[in-house]
Amino acid sequence: MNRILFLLFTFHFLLSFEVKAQYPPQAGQSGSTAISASSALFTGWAAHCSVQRGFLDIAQPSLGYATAGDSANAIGPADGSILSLGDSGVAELAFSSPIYNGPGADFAVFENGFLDVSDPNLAYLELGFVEVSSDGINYFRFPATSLTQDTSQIGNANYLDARNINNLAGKYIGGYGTPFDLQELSGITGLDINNITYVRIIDVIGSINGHASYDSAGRKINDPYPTPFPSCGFDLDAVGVIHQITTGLPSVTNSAGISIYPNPVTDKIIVSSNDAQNRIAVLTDIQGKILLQQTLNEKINEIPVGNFPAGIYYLILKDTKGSKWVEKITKL
Ligand SMILES: [Ca+2]
Ligand SMILES: [Ca+2]
Ligand SMILES: [Ca+2]
Repeated sequence: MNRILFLLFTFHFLLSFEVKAQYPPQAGQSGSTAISASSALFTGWAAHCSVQRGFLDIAQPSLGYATAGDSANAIGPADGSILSLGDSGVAELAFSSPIYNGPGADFAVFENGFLDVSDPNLAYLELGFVEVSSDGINYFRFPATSLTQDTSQIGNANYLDARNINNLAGKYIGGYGTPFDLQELSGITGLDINNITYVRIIDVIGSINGHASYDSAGRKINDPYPTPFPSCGFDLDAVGVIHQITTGLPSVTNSAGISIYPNPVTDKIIVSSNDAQNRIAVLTDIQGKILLQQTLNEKINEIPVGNFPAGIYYLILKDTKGSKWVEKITKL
């Protein structure tokens, strides 16, 4: 092959590759990666959810926020009951023990999309970004892709093709989880993919004219917009866990062997260390308001939290040398 022909051939190949770059199809189609809610792969489900609702329509804040469902609808097995996030709303999920990176998918997110009756490759889908954290402070996003066109706004009468969507929750219809593989986030400083304690879902707004949400390559993600009704935006049904550490690992380890557990907690937080050194424990709410302060000087110390409402708290430990640990605690 002469050089010009070779270049032409290569160019043609690149072009056709770009057009054909596609991802697994909708649930029920050959090659789909959707996981049924009843799959034996699931060993656990989200145990706690806190939510920051988004607007009914981010372009018209005066309309107020999404209201359908509540946090309880996002915990436990996928059952079709949902928590609506609204435009750019955020749900933060915690688990009875951490998620680790096993072979293949490690967890899956369930939304309540539904098929187009005339084409099983198309469905009404509302999408969400997925982020994970191993310290409750720093979150890292799965690199999302949307190859859906971005010239004509997808509205409430329009359907999406799952083959154009990757690493976005809501890719699959209700009853089928969209899988996420922690291996894709390996090598990131500040993230331990074998000790994931929080998963965040962030609604994709879907507008292509202002207030756009972008995929990892900077493309506008086109999904139903506007959706100014109570169940607007991403509708979170459940997060199912495939690879969960069942023994419960201490969430903080260090030279003093400090462990803070369990997390999430219902009754009391245990702080253990191998040196029984004097430390101060301070519990604050998510805004930093101090709720409780206690001196720790045993190898095993108990901090009673049974009377506090369910939610997210911070436990700060300070030693006499000025070292400080901060642990995000979920109270159930
Ligand atoms: Ca994995
Ligand atoms: Ca949307
Ligand atoms: Ca549910």
